[in-house]
Amino acid sequence: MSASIRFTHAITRRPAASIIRGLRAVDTGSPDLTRMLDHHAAYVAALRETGATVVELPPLDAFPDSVFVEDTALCLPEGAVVMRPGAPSRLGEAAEMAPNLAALYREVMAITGPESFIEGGDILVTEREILVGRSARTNAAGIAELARLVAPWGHKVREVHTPPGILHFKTDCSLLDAETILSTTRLSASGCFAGYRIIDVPEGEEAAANTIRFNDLVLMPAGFPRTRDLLDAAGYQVREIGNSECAKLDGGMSCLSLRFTPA
Ligand code: CIR
Repeated sequence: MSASIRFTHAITRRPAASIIRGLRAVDTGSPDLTRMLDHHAAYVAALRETGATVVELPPLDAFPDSVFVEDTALCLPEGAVVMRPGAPSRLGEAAEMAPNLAALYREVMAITGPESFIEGGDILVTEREILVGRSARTNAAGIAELARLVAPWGHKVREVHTPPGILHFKTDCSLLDAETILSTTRLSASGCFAGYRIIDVPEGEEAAANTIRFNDLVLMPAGFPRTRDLLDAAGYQVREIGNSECAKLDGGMSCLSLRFTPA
């Protein structure tokens, strides 16, 4: 049983009307809430189809980006760690998530250093280690604090780099199974995945690198046929989910859930 791809639980949060004010690197138009809700419902249904319990939290209008729950916490089998997002408008989202984690876990810790910043989108948990990409949202102090917190649980943290101009480490990669990582070539070329099997997304389909392996399914954003065919041919059970509205806010499959199996 691979702990890195098998999960009993997920937490999601429905998007709020304030989503139109969500952060974005480049403005390509406002997300449409109705369409986003449809995509979100398909995403939650796919998670549930695998047999997992999915907690759907209500919209939080005060936090436009709060649909992207992944950034608020790191969920490991032994416990959860509440993050300290590097985006000032998102800091309060982490505190909103904490009680929901406490309801499911015996142990919930938090990143608290005033100089520490770290977002879940920069963290890739594999079977053997936790990779954390330094980015505009995640700094060395945040990574060091996380490493100290999870060491007693037996987890090793390795600091890597998010490519320049890319929001999060996992914007450009995903874990497909215990040994295999789907990545953009701009990220895999850094050598950070040495020792893993790497599947590079075809050129021009970089936005398909953010998928999630959740139990038997690989959820990927719709509209990337070459990546879909590649994953299909490699034997993965692929489910395409509409992501047009989240993509306007630099969000993808991983951002929309926290995935875990509390011990
Ligand atoms: C942000 O800029 O924080 C949001 N608009 C998108 C967050 C995406 N989260 C993720 O990749 N884990």
